[in-house]
Formats: sequence, structure tokens, C-alpha cells
Amino acid sequence: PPSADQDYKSTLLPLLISNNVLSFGTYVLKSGRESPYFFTSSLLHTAPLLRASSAAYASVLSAEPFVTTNADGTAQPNFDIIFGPAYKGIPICASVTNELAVRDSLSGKTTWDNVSYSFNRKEAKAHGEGGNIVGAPLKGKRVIIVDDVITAGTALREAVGIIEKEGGIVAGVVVLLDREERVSDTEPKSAIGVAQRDLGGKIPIRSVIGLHDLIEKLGDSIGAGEIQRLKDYRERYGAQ
Ligand code: OMP
Repeated sequence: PPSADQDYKSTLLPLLISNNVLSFGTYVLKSGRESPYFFTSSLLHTAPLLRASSAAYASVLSAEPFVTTNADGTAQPNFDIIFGPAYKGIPICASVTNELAVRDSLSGKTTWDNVSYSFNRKEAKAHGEGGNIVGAPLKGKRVIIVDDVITAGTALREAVGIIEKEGGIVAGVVVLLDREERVSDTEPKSAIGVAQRDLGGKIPIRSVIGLHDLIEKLGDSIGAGEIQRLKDYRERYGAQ
């Protein structure tokens, strides 16, 4: 049976739509593709939306394979740092780390005591503490990337480069929305599929919501016409 934890999808989706975080119309993507829907994560700034979205990321990170469950029932994170790529990943990494701590304090556990967040600066800082990373240093640490949307994977590749340059070990990725699009005309895999391959195949890469969830679950709330446009889009640009 689905636990309360797995219910995050059904809680989050209606909230995203009623607040226009997920909107339907005609939008041009970074890739140049014309999309019938768009996800605007900068609208996740209200208290209830921040709470609901950080709870969704935290639910994914609290389950296997991001944690290992011990014989005594306690869980152990398989990562040290939650990294949010600037700018949109910054509130995500901080709020998710906080959400995990809240869960510990409600349950009386210490699962997340050794987990930190960090993020990059867009501009290098020459004075003061210096460096391009704010928060926990990445060197030698197992790092999870949290980000908003993945389309072609450009933003993810940048984040992987930053972490590796700092000596961190990319240990996983969690995004809120996987658009499940083919990377290009010549690469039929999705960005997540390609990242999975490039990062060695063993690293967990998960999304809270995928295009298929929108097509399967939103019928009543957005109408048959919009669902058909999503299906047509998937037909044209969907990943293999
Ligand atoms: P990739 O870097 O190609 O994976 O695209 C991800 C980025 O595209 C996001 O970080 C956004 O800047 C932007 N984007 C959205 O924010 N929402 C969408 O629904 C689609 C895109 C996009 O342009 O593909």
C-alpha cells in the first residue's frame, strides 16, 4: 500500500496547477522547442508551495537508494551534501536540508545529522572567504544535486562539472520535473538517460514528477484538449 510519503505526487500536482507553477499554453524552451506546457519553479516562493515541494524532494531522498536501511530499522543516508546549482537550486537545497532535519526532530531520530547543503556562486569571489562554493566544502564528499526541471540536461552537466572541479563525488540527482524529452534529433535518450549513462549507470537519478504523470493524472483538471497537446508533444519530442 502507498505510504503517506508516496502521496507527495497527488498532493503536489494540484498545488502546482492552481498556482500556475505548471502552466499550459505555448512556450518556447531553452532548446528552441515549442512546448504546450511550462514549469516555472521561481513561483514556488509561497510558504505552502515551498513546504510541499521541499517535502517531495525530501521524500525521494529519504527512500532507497538514497538511504540504506539498517537491520535495526534505522536509515543511513548514502550522501553527505545536498547541492543546489545557482540560482534556482539554492532555495531548494536549503529548504530540503531543513525539511529532513524537521523530520528527524519529529521522529526523535538523528538520520540527517551529518548532512549539509551547499551551492555555487555564479560570480567568483576574490576577497573574503573566497571560492565559488557557499556551504559545505565538496572535496571528497558524496554530493546529491537537486534541481527544478530537466529538459536536455545542460544545467545538470554544468552542475556535475562544478562538483567534480571541487573534488566532490556526484552521488545522485533529484529533480522536481523530468520533461522526458529526447536530447536531440540524433540522441533519442532523455537527459536523465544520458546522465545515467555518462555517470556510470549506478548513480540514482530521480524525478518527483514526469511528463507521463501529467498525461496520466491531469485529465479532469486541464481538459482533454490540453492532454492531447501533451501527447502530441510527447509523440514529437518524447525520449525513447
Ligand atoms: P536543460 O538545461 O536543457 O535540462 O533545461 C532545464 C532548464 O530549462 C531549466 O533550469 C529552466 O531554465 C528551463 N525550463 C524551465 O524552467 N521550465 C520548463 O518547463 C522548461 C525549461 C526549458 O527551457 O527546457
